[in-house]
Amino acid sequence: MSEPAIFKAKALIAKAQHIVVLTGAGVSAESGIKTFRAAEGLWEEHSIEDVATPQGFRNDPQLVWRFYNERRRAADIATPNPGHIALARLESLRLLRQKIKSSSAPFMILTQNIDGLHQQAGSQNVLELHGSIWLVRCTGCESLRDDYPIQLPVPPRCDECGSLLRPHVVWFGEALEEAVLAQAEKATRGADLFLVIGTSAVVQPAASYPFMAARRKIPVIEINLEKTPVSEIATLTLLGKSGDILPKLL
Ligand code: BV8
Ligand code: ZN
Repeated sequence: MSEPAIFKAKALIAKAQHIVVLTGAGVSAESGIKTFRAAEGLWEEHSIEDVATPQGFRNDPQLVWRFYNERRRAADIATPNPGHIALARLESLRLLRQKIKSSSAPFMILTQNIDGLHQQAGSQNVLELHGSIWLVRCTGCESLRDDYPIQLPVPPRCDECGSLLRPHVVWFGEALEEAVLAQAEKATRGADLFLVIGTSAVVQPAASYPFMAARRKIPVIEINLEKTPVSEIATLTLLGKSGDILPKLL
């Protein structure tokens, strides 16, 4: 990734008043969390249909919980990497700089990740598009708790009503929460700079926000190890590790 590109990105960031960032599994890769589509990716060991769809859960809740217990353990030992920390620092600098409390936030992260590492790094304005691995929901009474042990019994049952518990994440074929969709769209409409970091940009509707930003003619900066569909519409694509590039952008 060239130095001029870094300078151009820094200039765009310096000018922006409302930055929205879409992140994917790539920002957590340097924290030791497996991505989905890389060689040793998560989906290699399991088929999406079996472990990340409602029918997969109906067919074999034990298999699904072994998969999510494995990811809870990985997320529990993971710590934020320099990429997460740079994003949290950028937000805090913007919050300091923001004089009047304007309607739209100066900085917002839309994350596809469920590991909670952005929040752990200190990011305050984080919208979890696909839920959280730390939240567990009852399929019967809808109770929602985050105080279960890292490894849940397989399969776990609700101690209030005895129904099966499930991870509070959005599986394929499930709709994202209406409120989440509305907030993500509002943020994208109010942005004057859109960053896309560590995502293969194939999963919808998350991948639609950078394109919505590009249609509004605002600059889109992509940071990734490889080109993605977003690269076609990005103002700048910085190729490299987010943990290396993001600290340079501060
Ligand atoms: C919906 C939560 C409608 C769970 C996830 C056909 C059949 C069925 C469905 C569909 C279909 N066609 C389209 C769909 C819709 C489907 C979809 O988009 N499918 C894709 C596969 C085509 N979408 C849905 O089903 C969504 N819901 O459409 O509902 C509806 C409407 C009304 C009523 C009912 C239904 C729900 C999608 C959410 C699925 N849940 N996660 C969990 O995590 O366990 S998706 C999951 O995969 C992640 O959340 C994330 O979104 C996605 C993974 O993508 P990435 O994060 O991008 O990760 P990936 O590994 O792919 O890429 C990593 C990138 O980082 C790479 O580019 C790599 O180069 C880069 N990288 C790696 N290391 C680094 C790096 N970059 C920088 N630095 C590094 N160090
Ligand atoms: Zn219950």
